[in-house]
Amino acid sequence: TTAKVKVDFDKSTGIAIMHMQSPPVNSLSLDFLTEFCISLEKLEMDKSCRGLIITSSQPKVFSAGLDIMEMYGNSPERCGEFWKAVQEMWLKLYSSSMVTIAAINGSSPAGGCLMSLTCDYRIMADNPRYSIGLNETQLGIVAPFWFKETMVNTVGHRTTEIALELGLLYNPQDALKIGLVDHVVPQDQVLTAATETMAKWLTVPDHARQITKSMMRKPAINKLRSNREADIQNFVSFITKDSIQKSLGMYLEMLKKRKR
Ligand code: CO8
Repeated sequence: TTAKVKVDFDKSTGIAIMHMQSPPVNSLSLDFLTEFCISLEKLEMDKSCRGLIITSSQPKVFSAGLDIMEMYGNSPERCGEFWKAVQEMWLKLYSSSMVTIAAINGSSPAGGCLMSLTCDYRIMADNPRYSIGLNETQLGIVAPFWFKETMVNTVGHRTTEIALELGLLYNPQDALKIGLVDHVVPQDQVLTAATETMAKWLTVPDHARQITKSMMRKPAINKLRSNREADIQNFVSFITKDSIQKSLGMYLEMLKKRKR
């Protein structure tokens, strides 16, 4: 099996670029998440790595979010294992001591948006066909409190309330307007812009920046850390409900039929 995540680390700059390369749409399966977290942990432990840029090798898609097949028709045990891996990804990314930048070179719904939101900065390709947002309610499911809090911490309470209730997906320009992304550039300049932005962030002394980041994010992180098991139980009992399975089934049907 080929790697789902490819890491290019430049020792001279201290910047690593993580390319997600899990065809067709970088959906976050248990296998993907496991590999992603191992790569992330390696970089985190390497003191010479100060900055991380996350991007996609797939055309048109950054990440399609959680792999819906992981939530459809699986046993409660397997669902629980999957959810633990989703928590792990969020905890690791949101609390990373590296500067993290999402180079969003394609669509980034739901879990893909969450992954972007955990970064310190978001740069998105200016293609009106791309979209980003937490669209969970459109699937008949509910974004958990830590998804919600990550978005509130980025764009504020009222914007999050509207976005989450309606399951809104934003094109890059609209995402920029509400602050869901920080910068929009032509497709072929996303990585360059991310590298330039990274260089600026890395002029700030690591220690001061890290403590500040931790101060901003600690309440949300601690809340999940101290509620992990309950959050898993909550997810498992929700996702295995007949009515929720039915909604997911209908959404999958719609995805297959929609083919452009
Ligand atoms: N999981 C599994 N398979 C997927 C997913 C996904 N998230 N997204 C797409 N696929 C599949 C498609 O079904 C299709 O399969 P096939 O080729 O067999 O028909 C293949 O990937 C390619 O997809 P498209 O043809 O649609 O590719 P496009 O380039 O046209 O579009 C998009 C790419 C925009 C990413 C589009 O596929 C899309 O909108 N996907 C759905 C994204 C989505 O809604 N994800 C939500 C996942 S839920 C989540 O992340 C958070 C859940 C929180 C849980 C809370 C519960 C308590």
